[in-house]
Amino acid sequence: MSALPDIAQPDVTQTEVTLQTLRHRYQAVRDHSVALAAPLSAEDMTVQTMADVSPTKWHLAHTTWFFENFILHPHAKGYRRFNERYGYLFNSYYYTVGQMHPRPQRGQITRPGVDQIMAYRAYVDEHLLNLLGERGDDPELAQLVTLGLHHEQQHQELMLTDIKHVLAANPLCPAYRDGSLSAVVSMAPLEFLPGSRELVDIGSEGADFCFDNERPRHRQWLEPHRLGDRLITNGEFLEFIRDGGYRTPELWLSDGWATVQAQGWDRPLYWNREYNSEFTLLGEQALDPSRPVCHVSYYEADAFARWAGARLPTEAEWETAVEQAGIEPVGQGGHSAFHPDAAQGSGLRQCFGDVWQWTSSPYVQYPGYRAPAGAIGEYNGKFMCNQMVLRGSSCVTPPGHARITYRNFFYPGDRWQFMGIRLAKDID
Ligand code: AVJ
Ligand code: FE
Repeated sequence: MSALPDIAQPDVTQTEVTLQTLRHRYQAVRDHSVALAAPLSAEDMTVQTMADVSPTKWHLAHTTWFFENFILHPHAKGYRRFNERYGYLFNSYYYTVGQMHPRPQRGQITRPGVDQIMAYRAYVDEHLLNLLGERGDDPELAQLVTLGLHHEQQHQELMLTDIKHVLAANPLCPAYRDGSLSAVVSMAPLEFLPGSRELVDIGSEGADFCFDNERPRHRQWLEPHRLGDRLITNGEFLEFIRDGGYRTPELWLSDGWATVQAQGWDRPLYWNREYNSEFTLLGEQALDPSRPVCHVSYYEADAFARWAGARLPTEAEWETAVEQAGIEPVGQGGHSAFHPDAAQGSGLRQCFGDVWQWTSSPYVQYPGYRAPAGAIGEYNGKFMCNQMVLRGSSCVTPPGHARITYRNFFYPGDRWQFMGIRLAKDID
């Protein structure tokens, strides 16, 4: 992203600094979404390959609707919506706001086209930047815009995971963009680092931005345990496959075994039948045994852990280890873009920027959690049932979007996100 304005200028007041920074951040985040869509044609941006996948142009419009509906409509005097009927098309799941087009049918919408959606973006950007110019010192407004920007960043990650699914469904295996992966490196064997038996605090203090589901900070009890120092590799996952992992019911949770049977799973989502290549955003690439295994469900992660004589970490174990190691959260920046990298060095590593890591923690509210009032209360809270928490960030998480306390969540059978495995063990 482009550089932030120089905030050290002595003649700039604190209010002006905040306002300028926010306008600048708004522009940078909005531009980044458009840049991510740049390699794609209008046809690429229209297709939906499964209910969970949204067309790129839907993401571009929905994030715009979020600003229009939650900020411009209630806060900009006399604001007129770009199109009254877009709310129905681009509302995702906010029933407080109104009805919406069914998610599985987002790929059937050819109009508005990409050009009209770009005009929608420009219209909302102009009004939002004007509003920030007039009222940017209003803390409530600044908070809402900040939420809108983090929301758009979540959709930037979804744009990449969704287009990967779309391109992978094409027998021509088109690449999202050109590039090649660096050569295979030799790997240090997996080691388990000690984690202590103690009372810890996890969750956000709330001074900097976080989503509501990261609060409040609260205590959790850790039993003696050990945590894998790096992610599980393709090579290690291949051993599980060759050992009959997908054909051994004792290794699986009941729901997992049922899913394996129903879906006919015998390998991670984007591997070929011969287990020697995988589809990536750079097109088909040789399967690198040293890179982290990616695109596995919770069920597969859990079965692998059982096969390995281990288990998945809890989110409290993960967060405590990362905090105690003083590891800086990063998004995709600093890593080879759009595909996870092999581990280098030693110690606790690959916590951020490669793949999200399944934890054994159910996505439920922290003690003392309260969903915010109104439609924004539907953002995270109502999903706190039947999903699992993933920690870290991935190679497609936008730069600046990662946090130690970040709680991502997906259903245990989902595997189209960049999801992988870190192991833990009990000490007895
Ligand atoms: C946290 C990634 C599960 O995909 O619905 C986007 C992110 N929330 N818009 C999702 C989100 C609102 C969310 N996940
Ligand atoms: Fe959304």
